[in-house]
Amino acid sequence: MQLHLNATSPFARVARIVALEKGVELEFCWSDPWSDQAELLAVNPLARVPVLVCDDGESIGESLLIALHLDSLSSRTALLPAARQAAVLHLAGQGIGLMEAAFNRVIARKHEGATADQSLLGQRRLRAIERTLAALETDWPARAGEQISLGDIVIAVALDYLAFRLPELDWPARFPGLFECHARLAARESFFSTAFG
Ligand SMILES: N[C@@H](CCC(=O)N[C@@H](CS)C(=O)NCC(=O)O)C(=O)O
Repeated sequence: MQLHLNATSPFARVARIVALEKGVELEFCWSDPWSDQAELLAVNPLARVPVLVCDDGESIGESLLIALHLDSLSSRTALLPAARQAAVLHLAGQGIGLMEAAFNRVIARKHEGATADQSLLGQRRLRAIERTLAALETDWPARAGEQISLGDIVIAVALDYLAFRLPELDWPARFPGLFECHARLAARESFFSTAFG
């Protein structure tokens, strides 16, 4: 199976971490989605990474859908355990939304300059990030289980992305509950070996 990705995509990192946690081997196809490379367009006309290309040729876009497929491929610890499905999906949904709000802010800055932060959308994204961090400060510790889950992975990657691209938000100093949950995951090989930067 092949994964189309780039090194700074938080969405692609989710797929990589899930594959490592599940022991699924992937061949990487490094790609810059913004340059509309033919290889990427052939598997995803949306020109976005990540994309998983399965051995039978089916291509799957969207990090959470890729994660669910990878989770189903090996019997190692289920990342979406049936007994905690709603709680894990809640966390995964909040984490992916946090990632998208952060990514939109970063990409608006890149293409429109620093004034993008002050625009209506820039301010709206920032409020969404702040509210979600505050909600997760209690939601995540309350829903975290003994075993790592898809929700844990998505939130931890979103937080890493915030620290990487929006360090001025300084979530580690402001949210001790998030800091503690994140620290438990950051030490895992799957996180360590896929770190941004
Ligand atoms: N919802 C998608 C988001 C994927 C996404 O936005 N990927 C970015 C890279 S971090 C991308 O390829 N952007 C190119 C574009 O939006 O044209 C997912 O979860 O996979």
